[in-house]
Amino acid sequence: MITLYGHPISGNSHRVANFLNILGMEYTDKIVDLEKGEHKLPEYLAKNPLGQVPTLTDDDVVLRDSTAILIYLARRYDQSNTWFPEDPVTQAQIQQWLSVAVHEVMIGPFVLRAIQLFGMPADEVQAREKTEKLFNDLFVPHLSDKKWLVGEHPTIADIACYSYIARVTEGNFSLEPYPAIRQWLANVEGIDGFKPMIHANK
Ligand SMILES: N[C@@H](CCC(=O)N[C@@H](CS)C(=O)NCC(=O)O)C(=O)O
Repeated sequence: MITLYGHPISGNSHRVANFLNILGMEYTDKIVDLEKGEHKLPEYLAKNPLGQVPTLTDDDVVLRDSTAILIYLARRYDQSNTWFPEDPVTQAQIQQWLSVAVHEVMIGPFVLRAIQLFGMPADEVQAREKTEKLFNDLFVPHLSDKKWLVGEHPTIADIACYSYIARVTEGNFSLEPYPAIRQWLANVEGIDGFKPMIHANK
């Protein structure tokens, strides 16, 4: 039995919830109350010593880190073998985007949103510049003639990068000047089983 420990406004949690839905998996959704500090209680730390969401348990398997969980779910449950195919070049290309999802997306779009929603103490001008650079140097040129980040099918690269880029608008960053990115977000939203990420209340 699969249980996802997450939080509705966490993009890291959304990556996993979205992919579980797309795969059509049955799972139990457990909300970890971050405001009450449930993620720092011993019971939760026993599953995830970093005290972060998401964590996924699948019977005896306990996994932290959203992109690691995406890899696990794809390799274990994707019968189509398209979300993280075995081919080495495709896997490496997907990994390039998973790295972007956990670094460049976090220091740009994630930080902009966290400043607005949670008052994260961070340099907003710098986070805006990093977001613009990420979009202009990588996403826009890449997506100019492609529907998906890797190959001809959606992969876990798209799932990993989607959540915080879709909600960068909650960080007072407009996606209007980026039609290629908006089209790619719409492509992801059109995947069967796609689960929207809630819009956080400001
Ligand atoms: N690399 C981790 C990052 C997880 C993460 O930072 N989660 C945030 C919520 S989006 C969290 O739990 N923050 C609480 C904390 O670090 O104390 C992943 O991809 O899952």
